[in-house]
Amino acid sequence: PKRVLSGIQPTGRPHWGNYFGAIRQYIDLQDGNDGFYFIADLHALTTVRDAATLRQNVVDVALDLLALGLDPDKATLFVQSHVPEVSELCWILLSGTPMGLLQRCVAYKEKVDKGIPADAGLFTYPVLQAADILAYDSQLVPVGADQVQHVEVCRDIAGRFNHQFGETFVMPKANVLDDSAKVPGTDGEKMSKSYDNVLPLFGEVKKIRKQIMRVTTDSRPMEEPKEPADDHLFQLYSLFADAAGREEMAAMYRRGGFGYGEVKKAIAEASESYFATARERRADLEQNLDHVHAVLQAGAQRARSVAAEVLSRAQSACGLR
Ligand code: AQP
Repeated sequence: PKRVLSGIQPTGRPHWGNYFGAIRQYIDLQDGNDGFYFIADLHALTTVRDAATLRQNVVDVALDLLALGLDPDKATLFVQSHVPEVSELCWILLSGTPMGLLQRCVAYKEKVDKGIPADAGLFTYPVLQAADILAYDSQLVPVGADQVQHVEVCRDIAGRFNHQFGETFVMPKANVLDDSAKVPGTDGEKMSKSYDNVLPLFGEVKKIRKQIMRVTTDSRPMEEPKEPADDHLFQLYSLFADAAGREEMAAMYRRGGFGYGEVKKAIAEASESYFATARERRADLEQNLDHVHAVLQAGAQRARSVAAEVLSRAQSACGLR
């Protein structure tokens, strides 16, 4: 069994990209491994600047994860800020992280390019993420493609520390799924909460249907055969279809003579049935918030016991003890 760790930001409600890129892996990997999954509220502080919203988002993400099948009897689910050891470790790691390493991070550069105001928290985000990963001696980090560079940064930071102070941290590895590493959003770009192009996992079915119907398409005539592989509607459909369903849809694309409306309708139907069980489970869990809070509390206790040991190892190594 491996120590698996990953986090999700409570910057809004998780979307299809979060699920197919990351959350689905959390659930698959919880069997036979030691999974640590956390709600990254400290990271969310760089975007959510309202206390009530942040608090509500944390509960919502916990509900979503449990509804989707994260099992607290198999994996440890907790809130990032409930483990203060991570913030302390973050400072140790910040000292010794070259500015250039962070300046090269694409996620940061992309946000700045899109005009999203950056603060020091956003700039140093990969270092806090490194502290998250290293604090639990994590071996495997299931993520979407956009986070691979950050795991590389973490390995770089861990390597430097180990080199300077002696073997302290375990070297983690990113785990990315080939077929859903970068799920497209309603505009064909990477689905992302901050780009306002997401399709949500839960919420009003009618509203989600409308959002699916509004996904952008190219303007080629309906009769023209199309190559499915580079069409984002096809990619979205593929998330929900089995191999035979995918092949059938691909054949339709190559034949031509269909409307994108048909594909959108197929996506809506497939996604509704795909998430139907989770939707019911979520409604039940909403009635039992005490249980959700108890899960998070137990998770934090377990997470802290691991992080405290790793922090103390790092403190001793660099002379803080
Ligand atoms: N479009 C995507 N395709 C595949 N995986 C994705 N992930 C995010 N978007 C896609 C993966 O989801 C996990 C949790 O993401 P996060 O919320 O912690 O941060 P993020 O990557 O920054 O997600 P967003 O939606 O893009 O949020 P904002 O806009 O706030 O930055 C990660 O493993 C991520 O790879």
